[in-house]
Amino acid sequence: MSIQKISIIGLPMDLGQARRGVDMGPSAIRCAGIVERLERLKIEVEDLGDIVVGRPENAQKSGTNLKNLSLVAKGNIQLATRVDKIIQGGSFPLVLGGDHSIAIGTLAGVSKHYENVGVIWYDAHGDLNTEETSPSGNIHGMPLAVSMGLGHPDLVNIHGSTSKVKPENIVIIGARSLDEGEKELIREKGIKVFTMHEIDRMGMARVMEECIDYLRERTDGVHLSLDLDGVDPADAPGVGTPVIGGISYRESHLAMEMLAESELITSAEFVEVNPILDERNKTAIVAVALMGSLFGEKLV
Ligand code: 5AB
Ligand code: MN
Ligand code: MN
Ligand code: MN
Repeated sequence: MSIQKISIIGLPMDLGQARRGVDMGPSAIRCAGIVERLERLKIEVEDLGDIVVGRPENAQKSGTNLKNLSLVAKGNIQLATRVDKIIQGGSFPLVLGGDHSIAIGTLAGVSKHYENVGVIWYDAHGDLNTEETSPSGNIHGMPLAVSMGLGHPDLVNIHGSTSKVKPENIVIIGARSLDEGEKELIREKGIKVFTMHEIDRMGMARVMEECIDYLRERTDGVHLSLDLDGVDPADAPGVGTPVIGGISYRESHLAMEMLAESELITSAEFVEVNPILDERNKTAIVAVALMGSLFGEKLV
């Protein structure tokens, strides 16, 4: 089914990691023209603005090594409710980050509406750490694990206590920096991963064909969680955790066009744009171009 209406919601949160600036992501993406770009596609677009996020000095001590746990949880609780409502109202939720910890809230809201929600995790990282395996205590390295029901109860139990996503419904694309604990979890749960090795070897077109076939078979909705650090830092320099050897802009473009053709995607988020680390808003411009392709922009 083609998309009739898109509802944009921002969560300008930088508390899931240590580098300041990623809270300006939603603003940078709006400056890069997201609303106008999508309106040109003859889709109804509403911009619901941003959720208000607490400041770090107000964070309660959590008794864990998870940074800003209470505030990250609070922002995500609000986001889950908003995303849930957007889908209830028949619209497509397009969430702007913020660091990747916001995927916890997006997926909590989205998963209410599906028996078997699929997830495409487009990222240099797996974001599969738990409190035990995390080398940093940064919650932006944990959202995929949390969404599978693994992690701190204050995060796992947001918007319903069941696990939100089944491991067999996840496809990770672009991975090139996985921690040991994350690799173990991938093996243990049998999570499908197309690392940069597979992208080099098979080419992006075949990777996406396999990804789409795999998810079409087993899911009733698919969420795209796109971390801009999945894209190579040459094309998307404005990210807090860049990793060289990434997916090119052209390959990313193709991936989004193939997802548009598949009509599989039912929700999406674009995260980790950090304007302070960027070059003339390049990364937000890339994000908006990819969104254009995802929602069906054609060259001719
Ligand atoms: B991102 C690392 N695995 O857990 C960790 O940008 C990096 O959302 C996480 O993908 C990167 O701290 C999180 C070393
Ligand atoms: Mn990420
Ligand atoms: Mn990442
Ligand atoms: Mn990052």
